[in-house]
Amino acid sequence: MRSEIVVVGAGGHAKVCIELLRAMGEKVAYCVGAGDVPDHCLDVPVVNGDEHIALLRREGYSRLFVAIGANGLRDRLATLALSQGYSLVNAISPKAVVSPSATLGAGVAVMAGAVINADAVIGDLAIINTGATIDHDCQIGVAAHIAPQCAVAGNVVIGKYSFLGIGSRVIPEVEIGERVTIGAGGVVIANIEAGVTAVGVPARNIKINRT
Ligand code: JB2
Repeated sequence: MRSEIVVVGAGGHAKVCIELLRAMGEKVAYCVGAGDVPDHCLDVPVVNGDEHIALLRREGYSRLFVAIGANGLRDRLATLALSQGYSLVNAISPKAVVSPSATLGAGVAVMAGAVINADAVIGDLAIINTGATIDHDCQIGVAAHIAPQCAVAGNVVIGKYSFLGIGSRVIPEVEIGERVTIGAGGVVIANIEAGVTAVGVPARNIKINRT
């Protein structure tokens, strides 16, 4: 069995996650991209097409990280990898602060400068991006993405696949549903139902996606 990690994705997010994994002392063997991919992502060789996830498993790789920013696609590819017997590793910057009482799922990315406070629960495949803060008792859903410099106050619930744009703020006790998008710099001061895109200060709904 090989201990090196397979990274799915070969774009900007993969670069950041490869460096996080290396900062943890891990080695990345390959990136698996799709479409018009470069030969290398940083200095990691890139193979093209999801069939390589199965091929690399047969070669003895068993640890994998999905480094793709698109929330639904990240979840789909992680499900594919799990079905083939991979385990999902986490990519946690040594320069992040993660409370010992916080709970992190699998396949989670936590970038430098992020802070996750007491009793927060971070779902599988979530991204807590550079300098984002997640205060006590928050629940961050599966494959949600909290972009750089977001501030999420205590006891906030954020649903599966939701995306908080760069620099967003959320006041305490608010519930944000699944597949919500908050535009950059938005300030959320009330609950937001599933599928909504909200922008501004305070954040107001501009679109509801029912699918
Ligand atoms: O179906 C797929 C597939 N679709 C796209 N299978 C596999 N294996 N890979 C897929 N990809 C890969 O996702 C592409 O080959 C490409 O390598 C990558 C997308 O790269 P891009 O640079 O466009 O986005 P990203 O996901 O790396 O980064 C986004 O999300 C981050 C969180 C960007 O918005 C970044 O700015 C952001 N920081």
